[in-house]
Amino acid sequence: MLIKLRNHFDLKAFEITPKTVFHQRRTFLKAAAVAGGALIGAMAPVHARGINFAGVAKSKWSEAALSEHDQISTYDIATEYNNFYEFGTDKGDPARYAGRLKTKPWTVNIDGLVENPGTYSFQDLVRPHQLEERVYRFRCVEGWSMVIPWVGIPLTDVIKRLGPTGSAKYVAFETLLDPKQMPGQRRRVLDWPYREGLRLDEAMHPLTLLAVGLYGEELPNQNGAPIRLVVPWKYGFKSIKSVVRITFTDTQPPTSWNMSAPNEYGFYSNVNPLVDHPRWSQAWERRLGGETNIFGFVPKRPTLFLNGYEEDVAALYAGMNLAKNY
Ligand SMILES: Nc1nc2c(c(=O)[nH]1)N[C@H]1C(S)=C(S)[C@@H](COP(=O)(O)O)O[C@H]1N2
Ligand SMILES: [Mo]
Repeated sequence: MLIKLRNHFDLKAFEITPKTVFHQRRTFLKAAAVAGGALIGAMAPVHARGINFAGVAKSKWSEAALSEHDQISTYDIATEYNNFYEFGTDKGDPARYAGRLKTKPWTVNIDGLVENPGTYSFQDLVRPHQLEERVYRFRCVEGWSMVIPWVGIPLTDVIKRLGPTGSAKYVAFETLLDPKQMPGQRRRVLDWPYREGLRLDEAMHPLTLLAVGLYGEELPNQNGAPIRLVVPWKYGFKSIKSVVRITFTDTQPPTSWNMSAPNEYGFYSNVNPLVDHPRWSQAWERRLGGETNIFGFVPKRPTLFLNGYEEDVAALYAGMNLAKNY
């Protein structure tokens, strides 16, 4: 079922949206640099960390699963309406407070059942020539969703280089633990550090991305700089931000939300309109930063099974009862 939208746009408009957004933003940055003089640094994100974001190619996985109803969300909503509890539980807190997070230099510890463990710098882990741009749907368990053009490296490419041993079955991820930089960690909203995990085959699915940028530029801190996971067929909370540790294990790793409320958040957390969260329906969503209806409201739209990536990822769950393994 599709909701009829009044401000229906055609595919052509959809295709030019990201470029227009990038262009406007670049123009703005340039203007700011000229006006401010000292703001010349504002142009830096394009070439930061040795990455030429402008030169990153679109992936064949980019818009594959999207329709003409999937307008790219505005840059502002994607970077000002965030969940990053390390900086507070308000949607605006990450944009307000994440600026104090120091992301350069950044290292990621690789350990567990893997051939090449160790401390990797951002540059060791992210090979610029492996970066791609991918436009993905992103669905939060709270009922909102966005469409975001990420820049990242397929996690599978990183995993292949690290070389999990034959007994590795899962991959665990951890966010930085540092209450000095992350004031939200002074409150025990979650059991810090933030933890997530995937089954190894989920982690190695070609759609799973280690993102380092969005909208053609470096990730803002509030979106999980300098490196975060993006798993488009799972609820947003699986997409862990500001990752400092990746561990290969043979047992299912504990995850933050599963630990804090096991009856609400399962290990898999696949987007599934038929499996309701105990406190709310998961059948609908509101797409933010896109179309509004004739009354200026963001209309509800049906949530798609596996967030619309069913064709690509359903085989991962063959024979599993997804109402039980939610
Ligand atoms: N470390 C960490 N990662 C996190 C979160 C968090 O609080 N801490 N929130 C999650 C949730 S609930 C969502 S919806 C997404 C939001 O990502 P975005 O702000 O880039 O849209 O980040 C996820 N990753
Ligand atoms: Mo979320």
